[in-house]
Order: sequence, then structure tokens, then C-alpha cells
Amino acid sequence: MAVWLRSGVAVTATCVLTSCTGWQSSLNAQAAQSAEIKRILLIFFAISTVIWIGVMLVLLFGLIRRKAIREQPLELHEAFERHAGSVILIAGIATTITVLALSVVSYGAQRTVFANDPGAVTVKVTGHQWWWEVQYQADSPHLSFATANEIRVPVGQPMTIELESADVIHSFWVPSLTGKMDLVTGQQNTVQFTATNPGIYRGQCAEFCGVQHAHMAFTVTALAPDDYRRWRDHQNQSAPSPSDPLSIRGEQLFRGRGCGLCHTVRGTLAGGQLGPDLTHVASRETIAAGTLPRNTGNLAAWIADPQHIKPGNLMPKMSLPSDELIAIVHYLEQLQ
Ligand code: HEC
Ligand SMILES: [Cu+2]
Repeated sequence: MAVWLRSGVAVTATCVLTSCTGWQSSLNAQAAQSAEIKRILLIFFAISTVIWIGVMLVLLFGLIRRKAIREQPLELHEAFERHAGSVILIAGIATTITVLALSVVSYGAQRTVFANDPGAVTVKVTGHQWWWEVQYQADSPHLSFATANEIRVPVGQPMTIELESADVIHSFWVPSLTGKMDLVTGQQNTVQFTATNPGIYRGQCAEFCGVQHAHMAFTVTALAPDDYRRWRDHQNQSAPSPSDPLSIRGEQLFRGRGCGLCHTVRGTLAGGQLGPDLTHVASRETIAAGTLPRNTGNLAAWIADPQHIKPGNLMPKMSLPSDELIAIVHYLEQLQ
């Protein structure tokens, strides 16, 4: 196959296939905010397409009707100049009107996208190289808890996400729910969205933040209000105490090997803040910011050598003997 044909097929296939992945797509709008963004995206796309086709037709017309080169190219034809002048004037006015109209559409959308609904539930998301700290804050402290890389929200409830960074600039982006917003150290930005349908929506850091930027994903799961409340009450509890000998040893090793200096397990002495809260790590779908599905094998592989899976990430390789690794993984798997 000729090279151009092959690359043509590859590009077309990419365009067609990427539109299949609906859980991270502005075209699969699942909130009032993303629906508004999708609306203006389509308006801009339609108008730009019409203008592009118009320009191409005029260009084609000019090429077909090209006159022979004049003998005196510098000589002015008054009638022609006047005609050309008015065409340019009309095109200029039309361009100004189009740009103004699109600006109005764009500003109009901000009322929905940046709406500040008072009844919103607040979640604080802090960007870290290269994972997302998620803190649910409530008026009563017994309803405040932390998790990582997975946000759950009740359907139909306006959510306010307060964004801050612990290090460099990151960007919070869940295309199916809302637009991008930066996370900046010492400055609090917010986004708001109201999920309209239950489902899992994928988000991704959208601002280059270092070597593992591409492995800084997260999910927003929209749940029916009852399911959400059940999840929240469960997350709110401290970790269950280890019951069998292997997980008791795992818990001791978790602290003895220094894991607790970076990780919190609520209800135990482990209270580190540098890494994700692991109180309910076994209830998460993925580990390492969406990099691996959470299962026994991946947990063991991660703890054995996190630098192999996510080179440069801030959890060091600790070279544990395999019996200790097994005990720690067994303990973590009890943290439902
Ligand atoms: C120097 C701090 C540090 C130490 C010590 C440390 N970790 Fe981590 N850990 C991290 C950081 C940072 C991450 C997040 C990495 C990422 O996703 O980029 C992490 C991620 C994890 C995760 C994945 C959690 C998730 O939800 O994604 C697990 C499980 C974990 N660590 C277990 C352990 C265990 C077990 C030990 C002890 C053997 C340990 N860690 C020691 C900093 C540390
Ligand atoms: Cu990033």
C-alpha cells in the first residue's frame, strides 16, 4: 500500500475510533455545564464550516475567472477598484458581526458554566505530582473524609469542586461534565457541575505537570442519591482493624517499613500526608491515578517497584522481602 494511503487510513481510523470512547468526551455531555459547552462547540463548528466553504467557493470562482495578465499591471481601473472596495467593506462588516455574535454566544454560555448554585456540595481537590487528593468537607467533622483519584457525586446535585495544587500547576478536566480549570498553589479556583445521569466519567490532568503527567487520571462516578449516601457513610468510617494474623503482621509492617510516614490509614497510627489516603484503598477501582486496575497482583507489583510502573513518581522503591510484601498486600486488601 502506498504510504499516503496507509497514513490516510490511519488518520481516518483514529478520528472514527476516538469518538467511540464516550466516557471522556465533550460530545458525550452528561451535565448542564458540559451540555452548554457542547452547544457552543457545535455552533462555532457550524459557523466556521459555512465560512470556510464560502471562502473556498470564492477562491475557486476567482481561479476559474482569472483574467489575462494586463499589459500595464500598475494602471488603475476606477470601476474595478470601486467594486473591489465595496466587496472588502462588506466582507469586513460581515466578519465583525460574526465575531461579535460568537462572543455573545460564548459569554452567554458562561452563565451556565460558571453558575454558582448555593446548595452545592463541596469537594476539595488538591493536585499532586501525580495524583489527586479528594477531600469531602462537611459542616460536621464526622462527615469529612479524604480519598484519592476517585470522586463520587450524587446525580442531580450541584457540586462545587474547589481546586488547589500542592506543587506545580495542574488542570482539572472531565470533558463529559465540565470544562478545564487550573489548580494553582495558593489560589483557590472552583468549578461547578451537576451530573444529570448515573455513570463513570473519566478525567485527566490537562496541564503538563512533569514526567508522569499522562498517568494523572481520575474518575467521577455519578450515583443515585441513596447509593451516594451509602458510599459516603462508608468512606467516613475508620479503617477496619486487622483480624487475621497475616493482616495484623501487614499492619505492623506498614508502619514499620515507613509506609505510614507518607500514607494515612484513619483509625491507626499511620498519618502521613505525602501520598494518597489508604483508609479504604480496597474500595477503589484503580491505583496510581488511573494507571492500573486495583487487584492483588497490581497492588503487589506497585508496592514492589512503583518506579517501574510510574518512573519518577514520588513513592520510592523499598525492596521488601516477598513475605513482607504478601503481608502488606493482604492487609491493604482488608481496607474495603
Ligand atoms: C515517600 C513517601 C511514600 C512512602 C514511604 C510510601 N508511599 Fe505509597 N505512595 C506515595 C505516593 C506519592 C503515591 C502516589 C503515586 C502516584 O500515583 O503518582 C503512593 C501511592 C501508593 C499506593 C496507590 C494508592 C492509590 O490509591 O493510588 C499504594 C497502595 C501505596 N502507595 C502503598 C504504599 C506502601 C504499602 C508503602 C510502604 C511499603 C508505601 N506506599 C510507601 C508515597 C509514598
Ligand atoms: Cu498534569
